[in-house]
Amino acid sequence: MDTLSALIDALASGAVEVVDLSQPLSEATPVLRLPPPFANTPGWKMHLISRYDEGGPAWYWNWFEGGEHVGTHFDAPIHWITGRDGDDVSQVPASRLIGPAVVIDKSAEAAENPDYLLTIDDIRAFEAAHGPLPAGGWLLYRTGWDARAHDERLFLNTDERGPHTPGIAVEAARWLAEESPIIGVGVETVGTDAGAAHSFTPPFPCHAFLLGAGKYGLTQLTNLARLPATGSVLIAAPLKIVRGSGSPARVLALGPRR
Ligand code: 23J
Ligand code: MN
Repeated sequence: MDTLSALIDALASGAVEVVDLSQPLSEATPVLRLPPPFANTPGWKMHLISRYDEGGPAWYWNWFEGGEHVGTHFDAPIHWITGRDGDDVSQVPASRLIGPAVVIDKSAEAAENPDYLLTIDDIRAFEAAHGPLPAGGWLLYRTGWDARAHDERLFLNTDERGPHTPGIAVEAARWLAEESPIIGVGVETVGTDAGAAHSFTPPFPCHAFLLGAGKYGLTQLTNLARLPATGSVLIAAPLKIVRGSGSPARVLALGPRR
């Protein structure tokens, strides 16, 4: 049997499950809050056009406004100054929107320390147990932060010193961008960088190194706990926004029945 027929059968039987890694997108979706003097993104907003009424007796539809970087979303290389000559979100090759994924689970560490940073040693330990990171694939970083996404205060976890959310250490971000075979990093938090990453050298290293290397980010993911450490397939579907720096995205994974 050919590969696609086998996949069709596996989907029909449930041997392969479709896992939705996307958070719901609504006016309640938490958004990044940068400190002054930086400009901030608006959140998501829906406006009614008509709903089975005089404006449209048989149809319901809305229009929306919102930032490119709201909710579960995709960061394109052009989002960061280091990737300014790279692809905008409409130019990212479709073949790079589907690929193998691995999940590194640091939810226990992040529960202990909300500023937890994934290290190169963590990645090496994962590789020793599960094999190398996948070429052309995604590193999905589980922190348990998806459980907070219904509440912006819990999700951003900000005190007088700034936001406290887990992320990736500077040297690990550099290694993932420059040495590893992955093409993107996906996280459960509001951005791919840690809450404290404005104070790192360089600031926002995940954005700076990954996007500068022509790689991608995915944020505000959920259901990573439903995926195995290795062997799932990620599908990221950002809108094809011409000149867009990113886009809200539906992110799915194909994984084994569990
Ligand atoms: C702009 C500046 C800093 C950050 C971000 C955007 C994001 O997290 C984003 O959504 O790309 S940290
Ligand atoms: Mn973003």
